[in-house]
Amino acid sequence: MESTRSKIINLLSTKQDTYISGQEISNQLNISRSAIWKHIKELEKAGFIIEGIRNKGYRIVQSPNNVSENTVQWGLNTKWLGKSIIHKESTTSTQHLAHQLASEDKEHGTVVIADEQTQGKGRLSRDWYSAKDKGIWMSILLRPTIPPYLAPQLTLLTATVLADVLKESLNLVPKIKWPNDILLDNKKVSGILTEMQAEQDRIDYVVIGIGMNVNHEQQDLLANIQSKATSLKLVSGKSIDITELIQKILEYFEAAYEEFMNNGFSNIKEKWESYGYRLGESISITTYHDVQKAVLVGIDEDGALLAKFKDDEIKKIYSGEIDWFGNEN
Ligand code: BTX
Repeated sequence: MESTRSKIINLLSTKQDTYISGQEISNQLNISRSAIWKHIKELEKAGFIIEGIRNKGYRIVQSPNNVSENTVQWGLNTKWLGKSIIHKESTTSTQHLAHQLASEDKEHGTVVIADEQTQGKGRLSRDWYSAKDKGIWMSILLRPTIPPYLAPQLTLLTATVLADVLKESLNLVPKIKWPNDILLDNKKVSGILTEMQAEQDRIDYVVIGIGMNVNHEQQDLLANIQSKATSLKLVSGKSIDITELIQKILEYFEAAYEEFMNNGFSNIKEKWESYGYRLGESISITTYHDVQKAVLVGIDEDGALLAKFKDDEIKKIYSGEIDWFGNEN
């Protein structure tokens, strides 16, 4: 259920340049004028600057620029995702915390967010650099009723969600490099790490980690990734409100997840391929066993990469890295 504070923010956000009278808020939300006043005071404590003028009403002058449980939740238009949010100024990894919460039976849709991670992790025990206050470092706890072998589809779903948000909310031109990199201008702006606890035929829970470089300047990216990483600010030239971006991601995620659970993977596959990086091009595929040359065809219904090898045989690749000859990616 949406909280009263969320509803007040939503109402005030619909008309940012005009005032909404206390009476109108009172009528719409069915609460007293003094209750509204108390909520407004709480919002101000959380960093909102709200102008209140006698006989005119209220208007939001500025939303808080810090991320917190409250600022993400107020104004968040979701039904179940992010109803429970745990925010930390600093933590080792939001993945660690989400696993711990999962083992304590925390509910489906719980979200963990940190301003900074000291041991952020990527796939295969790689590091994920998570500079303080610069990006989105977030894990989503899910308890999906799908068989474990379909879990990789959730990574691909998440990639399409992030690409949609960047395209539709920020007018950027994202690409998805299989399986989990979001690229802007050929550089990595975001990565996804999906981890799962499962029995043979049943998922106990999945934690989807999302890392996104948002307001980094060039010097905020560590030297060893500067040539292959970027941030939304570096690409768009603008600072971006991290709280609003988190809200958008959660709203898009919930809608995509519901569509996936109701209708399966085929729409996501189509969307993923519309963002697919270098589809149709010759790539090298590094797996545990070897490195082979192939043409990138797309993804299969089960989320595997489809690649065409020199004998024209199309094979499915479930894990590995793809690269381009003569390119360091
Ligand atoms: P990945 O294994 O595909 O990418 C890791 C590689 O990406 C590193 O080896 C490095 O080369 C490069 N890299 C590291 N940090 C960054 C960065 N900030 N921007 C661009 N490139 C970088 C991708 O793994 C999965 C990342 C998931 C991160 C989230 S953050 C929230 C959650 N908590 C956590 O510890 N991990 C996830």
